[in-house]
Amino acid sequence: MTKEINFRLTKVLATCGTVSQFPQADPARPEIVLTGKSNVGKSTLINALAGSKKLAYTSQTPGKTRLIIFFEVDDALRLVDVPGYGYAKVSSDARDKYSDLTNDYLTGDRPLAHILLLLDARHKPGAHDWQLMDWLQALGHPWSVVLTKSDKLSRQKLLEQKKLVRNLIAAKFSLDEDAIIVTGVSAVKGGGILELRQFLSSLINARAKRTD
Ligand SMILES: Nc1nc2c(ncn2[C@@H]2O[C@H](COP(=O)(O)OP(=O)(O)OP(=O)(O)O)[C@@H](O)[C@H]2O)c(=O)[nH]1
Ligand SMILES: [Mg+2]
Repeated sequence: MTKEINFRLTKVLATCGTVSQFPQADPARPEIVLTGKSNVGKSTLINALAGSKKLAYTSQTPGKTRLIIFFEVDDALRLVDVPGYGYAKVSSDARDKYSDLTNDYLTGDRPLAHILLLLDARHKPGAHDWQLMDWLQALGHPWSVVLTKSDKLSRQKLLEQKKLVRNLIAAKFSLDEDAIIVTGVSAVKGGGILELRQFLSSLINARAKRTD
């Protein structure tokens, strides 16, 4: 049966600085990761999905979220906010304990349903974004792109940017363009938030059907 997921029922489950603080993995609560460059809008997007202004801590100063924060949504899924820089396995110079933590999370035995890679709608993917995409491809995790801060662009420009990002990723990984999902959101104006909730709900429901 398809379950309607109520994103307003989102609460903080755990704030983790070490692997031992991760909540016990629960296959009935698949995990959706939000990652991307610092300041791209991960925490703001979690708040927008949840319809709450103060669930996830947001900041004007990049790099504020240095912990992995698990949010539980309607007893149905978990949103996981991971620090978005210094991807340990791919950039040896950028190693720090936070990226090690992200690495431990992504390579650990978690019920990982999907990764949302957030990119600023105004910019092309940067070196770190490509490193992360390489890494996700290597790990074999399903992922897609969310263009954030879409309110900073016209509708037309947003469409063009979606197409550009899809083209770039398809070319880099020799993928079919149709296989690359790129959505746009504005946490400020609310654009794309309903669609993203629906996308995540359908992922979770499809997963539940497979494991029935
Ligand atoms: N205009 C606009 N600004 C946004 C949007 N989303 C986030 N921002 C702003 O971008 C800044 C960074 O947002 P955060 O949500 O803290 O970013 P983050 O990715 O969690 O950052 P770190 O935790 O530091 O990695 C804040 O000033 C937000 O208000 C959006 O959709 N539109
Ligand atoms: Mg944050």
